[in-house]
Amino acid sequence: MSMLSFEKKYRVRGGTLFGGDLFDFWVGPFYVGVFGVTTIFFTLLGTAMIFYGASLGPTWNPWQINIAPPDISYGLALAPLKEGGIWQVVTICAIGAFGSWALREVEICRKLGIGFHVPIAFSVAIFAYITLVVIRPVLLGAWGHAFPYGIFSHLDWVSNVGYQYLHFHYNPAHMIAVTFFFTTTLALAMHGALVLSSTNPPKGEKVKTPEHEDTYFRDLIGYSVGTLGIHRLGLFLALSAGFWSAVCIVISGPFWTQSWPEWWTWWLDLPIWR
Ligand code: 07D
Ligand code: 07D
Ligand code: U10
Repeated sequence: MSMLSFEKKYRVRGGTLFGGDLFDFWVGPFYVGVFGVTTIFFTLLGTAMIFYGASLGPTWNPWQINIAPPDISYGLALAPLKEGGIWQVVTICAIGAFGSWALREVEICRKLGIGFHVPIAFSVAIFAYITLVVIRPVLLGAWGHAFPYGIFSHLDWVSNVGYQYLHFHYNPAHMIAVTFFFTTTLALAMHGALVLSSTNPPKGEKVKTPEHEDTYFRDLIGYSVGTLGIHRLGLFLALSAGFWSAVCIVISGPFWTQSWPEWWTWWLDLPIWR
């Protein structure tokens, strides 16, 4: 109930980025806005194109549907629909839908008067995606370097591109990204566990305070990052994981063409070993 009365208070017009009052209303629980309409438009068109692509292909098995980018020989040109053009339209729709979703998040933040942390976070995921399907292919000179849209086919792409560089684990930016992913799950596990341990006690016991939480980690490791600090840290870790992922793939090809194990010869070449 409290949630409903709160919603009534904040569900007023204003705060939009574009179009003034146009579509400035809610449908059920969803805020619409101009960017809600563009999200739906791009999603429906993109999904329809995937269905069209599937209808041409050899299978309706959802795991095996594959919408491939154009052959490398098309370079950065537009391709006929059936030869990668569908992938190009789907990519435009995906960028349109993800971008619209982020802008709708911004409008909701503005209405609520809260910070833009959530849309900024989502933007890093969009950035990683755009790195894979626009920035790296443009730097390499062909849309054919982007990944295909399909559940298993995109896994094949990751594996093939990984082996093109002999051993992708030796990519230093991949190492940093992987470490950030692992650290993110460690931090979330510790945070979730700590909050539950102090605020969700068994029946009959008192809910504990943030002081208990701080003291727990001071006793254990000598320092507590604090109740606000853990959220800042979590956001930093997760966004760094996405950022370094984008770096690790954009340097593979455009900036480093040999195998990744080879990169480490700089270490063997240091003058101190001579
Ligand atoms: C839990 C939020 C919910 C989102 C979900 C995903 C679709 C796709 C479309 C059939 C955490 C919804 C899926 C809308 C259906 C068609 C055409 C988010 C949660 C449940 N991948 N990937 C998956 C995407 C890339 C990789 C699963 C998308 C890169 C590996 C799912 C993108 C590389 C593995 C999926 C994308 C890569 C997966 C679970 C875009 C490097 C797995 C995702 C737009 C980043 C895992 C069969 C998940 C799997 C998996 C979707 C890009 C690698 C199908 C939408 C090219 C190694 N990916 N992926 O839970 O089981 O995300 O694959 O960039 O092992 Mg992928
Ligand atoms: C791109 C997703 C964006 C999603 C968006 C939203 C919808 C809506 C709707 C649910 C970035 C989509 C939303 C569609 C859905 C509803 C309603 C996220 C994206 C915008 N690797 N590797 C990574 C590991 C190996 C290779 C990243 C580990 C092998 C290549 C990460 C291992 C070889 C690439 C990572 C491992 C190899 C990567 C992925 C272990 C293969 C990339 C995360 C333990 C032989 C990719 C930017 C990411 C990358 C990438 C982890 C192994 C190759 C750091 C842990 C050795 C070619 N790998 N990898 O990027 O950097 O998320 O992409 O072995 O391209 Mg790797
Ligand atoms: C956090 C938190 C915190 C909380 C929290 C959370 C983080 C401490 C206080 C939040 C966390 C959770 C709830 C935990 C679970 C979350 C995850 C594990 C993350 C992954 C989430 C999912 C997998 C769910 C994904 C669902 C989505 C994205 C919703 C789908 C909805 C739509 C597509 C509708 C979107 C609405 C729009 C665009 C506005 C316009 C709407 C309309 C015009 C009306 C509807 C439109 C139609 C009917 C037209 C038809 C078109 C459609 C539906 C589009 C799709 C088409 C397809 C063909 C697919 O820290 O605090 O608690 O809770």
